Amino acid sequence: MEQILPHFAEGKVVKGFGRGSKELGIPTANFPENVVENLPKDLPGGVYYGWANVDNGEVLKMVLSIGWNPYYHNTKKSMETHVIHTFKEDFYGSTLKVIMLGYIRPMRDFSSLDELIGAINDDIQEAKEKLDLPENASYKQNNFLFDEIKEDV
Ligand code: ADP
Ligand code: RBF
Ligand code: MG
Repeated sequence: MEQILPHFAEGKVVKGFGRGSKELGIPTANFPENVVENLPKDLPGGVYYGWANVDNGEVLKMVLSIGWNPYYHNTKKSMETHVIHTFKEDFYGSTLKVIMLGYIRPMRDFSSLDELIGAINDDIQEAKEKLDLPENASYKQNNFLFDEIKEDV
C-alpha cells in the first residue's frame, strides 16, 4: 500500500445510483467513470480516508469507498466520497479533489442497512482520528488541493 498511497484524484461530481444515501445522513459524491478507471490497477477496493475539497475550497476530512457495494450487488465499480462536513447545497458538477492517505477496511456485505450505516459511522470516527496524526495532517496544505482545476477532467 505504501507505494500506491497517497493517491491524488480529481473529477466532476456526477449523479450516483440515487439510492438516497443523503436521506441516510451519509451523502456520497460520486466520481465519473474516467476517474474510477484511472485508479492504479493494484489499488485494493475498500474504504479509505483522506482530505478533500470542492472547487478548491476549504480542505475537509473525508471517507471514500471503492468497489461494487456488496450490500447493493452493484455491477459497476464506483468511487464515492463522503465529505465530513455539512454543506448548505448540493455540489453536482463541481470539481472534487481527494487525497487518499490510508486504508480502513475492505468493502463487505451487511445483513441490514443499519449495520452498513453503523460501519460507515465507525469509518468516519477512525478517519477523524487518523487525519489528526502529524503525518496525515500535513497533507491538508498540499499544493494539489489548490492548483488550478483541470477543465478536462
Ligand atoms: P447520488 O446517488 O447522486 O450520489 P447521494 O444521496 O449520494 O446521491 O448524494 C450525493 C450528493 O450530495 C453529492 O453529489 C453532493 O452534491 C451532495 N452532498 C451534500 N453534502 C455532502 C457531503 N457531506 N459529502 C458528499 N456529498 C454531499
Ligand atoms: N457499501 C457496501 O456495500 N459495503 C460497504 O462495506 C460499504 N462501505 C462504505 C464505506 C464508506 C465510508 C462509504 C462512504 C460508503 C460505503 N459503501 C459500502 C457504499 C454504500 O453502499 C453507498 O454509499 C450507498 O449508496 C449508501 O446508501
Ligand atoms: Mg452517492
